[in-house]
Amino acid sequence: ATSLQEAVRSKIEPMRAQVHEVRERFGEEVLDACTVNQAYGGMRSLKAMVYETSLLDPQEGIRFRGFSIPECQRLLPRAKPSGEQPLPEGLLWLLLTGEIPTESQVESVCQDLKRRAAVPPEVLRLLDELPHERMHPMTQFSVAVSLLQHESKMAEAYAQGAPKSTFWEYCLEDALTLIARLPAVAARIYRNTFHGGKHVPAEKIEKVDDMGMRLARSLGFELNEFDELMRLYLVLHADHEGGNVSAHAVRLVGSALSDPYLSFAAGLNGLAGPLHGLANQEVLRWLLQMKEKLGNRPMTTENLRELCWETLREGHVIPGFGHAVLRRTDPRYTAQREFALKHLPHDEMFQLVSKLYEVVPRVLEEQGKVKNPWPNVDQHSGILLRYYGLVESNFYTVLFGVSRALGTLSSLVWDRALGLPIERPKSVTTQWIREHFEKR
Ligand code: CMX
Repeated sequence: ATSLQEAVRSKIEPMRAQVHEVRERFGEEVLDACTVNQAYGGMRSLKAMVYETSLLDPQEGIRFRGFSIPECQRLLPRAKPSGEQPLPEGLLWLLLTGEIPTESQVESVCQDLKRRAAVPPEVLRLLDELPHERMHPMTQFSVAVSLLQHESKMAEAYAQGAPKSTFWEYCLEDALTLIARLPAVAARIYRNTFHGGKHVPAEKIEKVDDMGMRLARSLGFELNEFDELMRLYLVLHADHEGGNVSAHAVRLVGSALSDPYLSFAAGLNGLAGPLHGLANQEVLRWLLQMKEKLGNRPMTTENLRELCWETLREGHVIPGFGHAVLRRTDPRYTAQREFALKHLPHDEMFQLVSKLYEVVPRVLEEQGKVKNPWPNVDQHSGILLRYYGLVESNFYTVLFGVSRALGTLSSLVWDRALGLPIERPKSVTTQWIREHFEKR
């Protein structure tokens, strides 16, 4: 199939049959048991959901439809003529269909998204009216996605009585339109908030063929290297299996048959939390503070150790380290480190990040609380953006959100294709637990 829609359609019946067979054979098997501590403790590591687009191995990190990040970098098509990073459109095809696309398939997604990329002028006008100085860019982003909702094909189809078996088609339609529009939405917020509402002229963007470059250029950056960084960034942050706050929020809200716009806005509100997506903004602030506190002192292990302990003694976490599932260095960190080694090996902030890689895990191990002392994706992204001039750290989570749409919305399409029901786990009270176990 050359069109993404047809490729997804061709996978649906076989996948429905596979799920049917798995449920017939193993439907009554116990996948996991939940302890009282897990019920109080954020359901950590409890296997209680199925999510097809990606799977996180605690040691190895994320795999998108079975492909690791280095494999995606090797196998997914790149921008012509000389791009080195995978095109996000190729990842989108992979997430939606489970297959590595050909060059022409990726080209068709690029063209499809390009056709959908323009944001309705009334939405742009409303975004321009927001109080940019006082409203966090993530709040503006969430508002923007909600403002786009009135064009939802899925909401319209539902209202007109479309049968359940067809919801996935409208969901895919909405997902593609929303993904296509996010670069322009993000750029509008960025330019309104940090560049006095001076926008990049539409003629400069119209001819751009891929999402990474469209995002880079709409934000106002001109370097090819920054286009490549955006492509890498959009691929790395796209998906991290189903239980993280943003992915789970999209799934949960979507399970009420809320359309992709409403569902994704919920995911963004979760991504805006400091223990999740907002960590990337916190990291850059923390690194800059570190540099300031160091002053003229050299970046030695001893000096950095002391400053890390200061953060911990103040009762703060060290941002960009630790993970709820991962137990090794995040491969998304490693991919960004490789980018830095190639393009900005002498940058002072990169050197600080590199040095912290040697120092922080030991400090966290000495502290003895964390289950994973290694760096995560957020530790590295800020210094790359800053190097190219994107210094406004409270915008960083918006970029994370643009990327996260690729994975969470692909998964949402499959939720509807497989006809997953409304989510409704059972909750209990502390009193209930006491009575239940005392009775035994
Ligand atoms: N610095 C200091 N303490 C840390 C820590 C860090 N980087 N990471 C975990 N800890 C602490 C926890 O706060 C917890 O302490 P308490 O028992 O006093 O509450 C203890 O170590 C055990 O936590 P854990 O089981 O190892 O980690 P969790 O699964 O509870 O939390 C995470 C995971 C990511 C929220 C946590 O490691 C953290 O706060 N890291 C810093 C923020 C960050 O980088 N977040 C981005 C994660 C990636 C993403 O989602 O985008």
